[in-house]
Amino acid sequence: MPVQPVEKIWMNGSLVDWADAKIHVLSHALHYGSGVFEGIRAYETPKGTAAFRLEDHIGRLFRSAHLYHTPIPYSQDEMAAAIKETIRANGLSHCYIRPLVIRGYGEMGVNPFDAPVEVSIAVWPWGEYLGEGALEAGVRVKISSWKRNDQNSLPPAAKATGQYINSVLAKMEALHGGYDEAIMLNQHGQIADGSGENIFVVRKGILLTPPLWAGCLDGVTRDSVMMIAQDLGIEVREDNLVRSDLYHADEMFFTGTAAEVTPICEVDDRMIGGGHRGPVTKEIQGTFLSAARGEVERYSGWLSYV
Ligand code: PPE
Repeated sequence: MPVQPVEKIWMNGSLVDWADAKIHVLSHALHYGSGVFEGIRAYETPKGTAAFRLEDHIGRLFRSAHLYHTPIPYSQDEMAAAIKETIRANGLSHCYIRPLVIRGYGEMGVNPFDAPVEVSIAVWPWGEYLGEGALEAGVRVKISSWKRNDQNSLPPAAKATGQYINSVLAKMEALHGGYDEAIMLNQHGQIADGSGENIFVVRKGILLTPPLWAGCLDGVTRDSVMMIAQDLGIEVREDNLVRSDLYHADEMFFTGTAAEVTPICEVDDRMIGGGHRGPVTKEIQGTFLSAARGEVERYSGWLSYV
């Protein structure tokens, strides 16, 4: 999806013009994938622009950095303030937010320890991640022949840039096959997640999602949806799923910051439920989007006003 340029990007402590937010070609992260990042959305609410679960996303950024021995030279509060400052500087009422922490330029070779840590925050308006109309019409997905990164190779619990080359393989395969998105299995053949989304199945009124140890990212949207479902009186279970659990699902959907709650209408050329957004998906999706837009008092604690 093309990025729509805005005015400013925050780089290492100050706002620079969009076109000047550059790094050297010998930056360590470009060669070895030694970066960690986040994806956050800010929504327009009746009380102004608010970032959704900002502290939780920043917390995960710091956990990812910890796993990769990457010292972030700012506190979590300073990162939150910088994110808000960047949104304000660009005058955006709603946007996608991409904080990025990389090992920068100065040293070559796999050893990252002496490469400087560089931090940036970019924001831009981003529409429906899996295509215009996907939130209503749903998407067609394919189970990938590529397995999700293993826990002992590239731990899926971290959101590191280099790990995403695994998702890139799966995404390309799905697109080449004429599908919208890929679902990845772990090394044991259990469902992990999408190339950039967590996955949920509705079967006989129960909401099922793979546990974190299946190899999915600890999604903030996943957590929000589990809470919303419980509040709606829907039973939620974290359990391992195999591919036939998907083929026999009554409803299915992806969750993610970018994807929000996107219905899945087809898996491996098998129609799911009626082939359109099911009633449970619709209710959860509606509540999630209302919460993010500041319309549900119960979830007001999820919003950080900019
Ligand atoms: N699994 C993966 C592999 C993943 O990348 C994401 C987020 C999720 C699950 C959902 O996590 P959360 O956003 O906390 O609910 N993917 C981000 C990056 C997408 C991209 O193309 O870049 C996102 O949605 O921001």
